[in-house]
Amino acid sequence: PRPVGEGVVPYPPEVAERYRAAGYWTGRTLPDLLDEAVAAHGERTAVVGTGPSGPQRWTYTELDARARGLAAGLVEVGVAPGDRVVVWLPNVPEYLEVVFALFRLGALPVFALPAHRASEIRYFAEHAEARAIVTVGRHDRFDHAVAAAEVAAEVPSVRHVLVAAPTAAPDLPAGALGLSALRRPPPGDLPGDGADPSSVAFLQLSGGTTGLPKLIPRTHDDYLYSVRASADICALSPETVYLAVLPAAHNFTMSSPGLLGVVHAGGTSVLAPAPDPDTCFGLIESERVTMAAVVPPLAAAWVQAAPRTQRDLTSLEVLQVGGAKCAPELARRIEPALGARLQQVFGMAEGLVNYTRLDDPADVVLHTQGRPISPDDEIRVVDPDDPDEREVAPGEVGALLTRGPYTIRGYYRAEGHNAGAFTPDGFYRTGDLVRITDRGDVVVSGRVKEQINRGGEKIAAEEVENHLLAHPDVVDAAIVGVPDDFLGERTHAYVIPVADREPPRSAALRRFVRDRGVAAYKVPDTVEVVEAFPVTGVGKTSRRALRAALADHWRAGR
Ligand code: J2J
Repeated sequence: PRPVGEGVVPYPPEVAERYRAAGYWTGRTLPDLLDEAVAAHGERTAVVGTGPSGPQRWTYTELDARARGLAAGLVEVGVAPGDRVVVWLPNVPEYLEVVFALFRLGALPVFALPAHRASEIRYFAEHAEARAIVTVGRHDRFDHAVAAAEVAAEVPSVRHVLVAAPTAAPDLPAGALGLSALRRPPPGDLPGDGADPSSVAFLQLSGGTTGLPKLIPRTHDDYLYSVRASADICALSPETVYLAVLPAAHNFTMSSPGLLGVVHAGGTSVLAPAPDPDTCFGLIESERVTMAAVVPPLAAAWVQAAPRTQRDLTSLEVLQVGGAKCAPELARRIEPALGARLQQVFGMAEGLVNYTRLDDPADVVLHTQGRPISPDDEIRVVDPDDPDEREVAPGEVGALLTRGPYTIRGYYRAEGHNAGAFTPDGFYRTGDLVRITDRGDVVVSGRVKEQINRGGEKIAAEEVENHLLAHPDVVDAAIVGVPDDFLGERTHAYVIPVADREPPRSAALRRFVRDRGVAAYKVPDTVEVVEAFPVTGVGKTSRRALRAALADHWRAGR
């Protein structure tokens, strides 16, 4: 495998120097983050959760010993500094053990979501030339280890499938190794000690706007700045008990301020095995959770369930809502129902994160998505139809471009795509439509990117269309986002079948996409088989125009 540095667009040296001089980049690394927590809060509880071997509760000292021990075992089987390792784990405590083990030895996690399936995992493994995949066995009625073993058989760089499995009875596919077989006594030194803080620490996942998802290279320096600053903005302390509800590997759960923010503060992370109100309310009561982060549909489900719960939710101080637009009607119901303050979070794995502040007036918290973390987050709101990308008048809606001390300058190994996703002077084209209020808060009002935001889960229209096009009876397909009361938006597919043949049924097409091994949230919610796209004259030159016209057509039909 080629070294990771190849395929990464670095920050220009003079910009990096400025971020260091400003104190944003402190020259520390992710392993240092854990060292600092162990030194200051060693005996405090770091992580609580239930993994394949049952309930776990580890102090910072214990988490560190586990991560070091596992790192030593990984070194023995040949995982080396610079290697990429796909981390495909649900919200189990072993997630933190694995991630810090990889950081310790200087290997780079490639973060996958538990909902991903073989087609996505194969792509991440291939694109990153991963050395190993770390996963679980059966979870959510799906055997991840078996799927990982299939991917390993197909992708030459992948030498190991490592499985967080019950210690007593690991039921593993041929060739896979249980993590417990790799746990060693913690060694003194590890190869990742003293890593370059400006180097890439891991590859984060992007929502994607094209046929293939993109990988996001984040450095120790830039990510730790966003984590520390987020922990300050959210007033984390050793008393914080953070409930990780969304997938642990998602950027929101990881860093806004998330699991890593909690490590920085010396607080406790509780990993929720499922996001439903029953599970989470039970954990809020039993662990005295002070803070949780959810997407809007989950916030709505919690608000609905709260009046009937027998659980004591009084410990909950802050509920963060982000990943998709939180409607003001929902925002207003959160504090009365849950007794927790709302914090809106508008972030992206590419970098920029905005928060409403804990002392913002109610109006700002209810109606805006907050303001950036950093005084050096540069924001440009430009006319999306202007080829010169001139800025719109203050307060007007436009496309959001951003650049700053924790926003990437390019996707990983994506030269062609980067030319469109970034401006020549290094601004990331977020694809979001926003306006900035007089106070400087961001209000998200739509998007220009070819992506559907299904209750916080991002779907690239083109990716799903490509799966449909693989069907032998399909000649064309277009995916559009349509309004949904619960999710905000869901997906609708228009499909043109091959002529003179029995047209495929919508259920069969949905099953076909699912059986190609993609995350369930990408399977079109509804499929309409049509003879021709029911809009004429558009789409000859632009898929974007076609999708927009089809979305209008769908709305007109309701
Ligand atoms: C409207 N759209 C939003 C919001 C994200 C913190 C929080 C969220 C993410 C995330 C994240 C939104 N209102 N409050 O990484 O650290 C949409 C935008 C954005 C895209 C990014 C974090 N919050 N969005 O959601 O990489 O369209 O990150 O560009 O998954 O989600 O998606 P993602």
